[in-house]
Formats: sequence, structure tokens, C-alpha cells
Amino acid sequence: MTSSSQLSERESYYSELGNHSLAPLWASLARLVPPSPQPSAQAFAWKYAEIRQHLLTAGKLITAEEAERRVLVLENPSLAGQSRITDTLYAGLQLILPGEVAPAHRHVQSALRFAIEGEGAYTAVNGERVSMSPGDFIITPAWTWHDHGSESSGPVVWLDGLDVPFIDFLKAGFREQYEHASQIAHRSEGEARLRFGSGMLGPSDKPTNSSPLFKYPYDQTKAALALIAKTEEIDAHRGFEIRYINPTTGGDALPTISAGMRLLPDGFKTAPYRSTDGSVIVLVEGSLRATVAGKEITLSPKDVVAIPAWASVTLEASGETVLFNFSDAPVHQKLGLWREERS
Ligand code: 1HN
Repeated sequence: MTSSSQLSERESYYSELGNHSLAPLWASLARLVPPSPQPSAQAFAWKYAEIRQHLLTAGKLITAEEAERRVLVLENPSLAGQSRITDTLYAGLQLILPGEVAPAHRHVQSALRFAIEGEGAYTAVNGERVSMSPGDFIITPAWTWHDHGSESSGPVVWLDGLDVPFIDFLKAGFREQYEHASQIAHRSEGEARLRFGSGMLGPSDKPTNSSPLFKYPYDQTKAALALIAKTEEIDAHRGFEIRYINPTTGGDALPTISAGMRLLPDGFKTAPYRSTDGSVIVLVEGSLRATVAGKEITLSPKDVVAIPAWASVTLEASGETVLFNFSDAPVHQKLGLWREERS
């Protein structure tokens, strides 16, 4: 037993240590080295039907040009003010209105876009413009020029996912503004697909950190999933699943974020699953009842869910259900940290 006089002696010793920029490890060791992951983020769902009106209000208050990016950040309630959806990922919903331009810039943070609502907007990446339709997956690799614009007659919304918290942790952030609002298109739409989506590379093509194929259209993703669902056995913990890959390496499309699409047949209930990567789900089609870290969540299409690291997940589908998900798994895998548990 430690006497109260010993305890108070220690306390005054610790505060004296603080005056010398010293700290006793034994007071923080258990927190620094936990027996299992202790994310700060909580399981949380954003209902699109509720967010949409706030996005449209933003559309009345500020232009895309003035905002640079008119985005409502999906901020995990346990990480208020930190622009994070999980401990390590950023996510937000971006709105662009007819005729607007979100000006061109580049940064070292890697970004993904998942198109949610509306047709007729485009994003341009390194001189190639591609159109965005709901369900399309588009990446903006680190340090690539990118701008967005809309020739639509209505609002267009997509979800942005970025590795912002990682770059912030590393204090490695750089950005640059392009000299014009929009990039001059020096490639025609579909060039990247023709060049890198055919399963062929040229003799001087080297493996790249991020996928040079930067748009993955939903109709192809959906057709591939449907075929897999017909021909392969379902994974009891995950459902049918495919990932967006970098065709030059076979690895994930981005070096820090993996993303993919899953299909759960009507009535399918997944067995409990957890992994060390924190992740985000966007429901695309169907309806889901999810249990995440013991919290029950009901999801309709376009709703977004934050899944903290090591949180146990079960999903139950009503109707054939398609869900998009992305996570920081590549970072865990590259560092040899990634674990999963199937129970
Ligand atoms: C960014 O560049 C975009 O280009 C969206 O659309 C969201 C969040 C943080 C940092 C950069 C975009 C972003 C962002």
C-alpha cells in the first residue's frame, strides 16, 4: 500500500518534473501501450435526408469559388473541431451548383470522391475532365491538380474522403493554387481509362504510388459485383466484396486509403467482424441494420457511418444491398499492423 503522504510526495515530485520538461513514464505507460486499440472516435451515422438541407443552405450562403470547397465536414462527435470522421480519416459532403467552379489546386493529401446525388458535374485531374454520376468512385492522387465544376441543372453532391489526419500527424503538408480557376483540359475524357484500364502497360510505364486510372464508374462496379454474387461463395463476415485497385501494382488505388464496394443479398446477416483499420460506409442501394461497437444503426441510401478501429460490426440487409466503404487499411498493412477478427 502506498500511504497518502507518499502519494502527495509523488504528486509534488511530478509537478516539479513538469517544470523541467520531464514526465514519469509509469504514469502514462498503460495509456500509451494499450492491450487493444482504443479509438477516440465513436460509431456514428449521418442521415443524408437531414444533412441535405444544411448543404443546400450553404449553397445559398457561399459560392463554391469563395469557399474554395463548399463542404460540410462529417465530424465525429467524439472528435469535435478536429475535422475527422474516424481517428485517422477525413470525410465531408461537397456541394456544387449549376455553373459553379471549385478552383484548381493540388496538395499532398490523397483524396477520393464518391458521387452521391445529381448528374452533370465533373472533376478534372491532371488535365483530364471526367463526369460524375451517383455511385462513381474517383480519386485525386497526392499532388495532382484538381478542380470541379458543374454544367448540371441541379445540385450535385459527393462525399470526399482524405488522409488529412495522417499528413497532419506527419506535419508533411504542402499545397499550391493553380494559376487559373479551371485547368486547361489537355486530355480528352476517357484517356486514362483507355491507357490504364485495358490491362496493358507500355515498356516505360512504372508501378505508381496511386492508380493512374482515376475514375471507376458505378455501372462497371455494379456489373462486376453482380457477376461475383452469381459465381462465387459469399464471405460470411463481409458479403460479396471488391476493391478499387491500382492497375500498375494490384494494390489499393491510393497509398493510404483502400476503398471498395460490397453486396449483401436480401436478408443476409453478416457474422461479427472487426479489424484494426477505421472505416466509413456509405449505403448505396437497399437498406441496412448495422450494429457497430454495440450501437444499433438503421441506414437508408446515401447515409454515412463511421466505424472506429477495432469496433465489432454486423450488418443485416433488407433488399439487395450495395455499400461503398473506405478505410486506412493500407497504412496498417504497410506498417505490418493490420489485424482482423472473425467471430
Ligand atoms: C480538397 O482539396 C477537396 O479538392 C475536398 O474537393 C475536401 C478537405 C481537406 C483538404 C482538401 C477537393 C478537402 C480538400
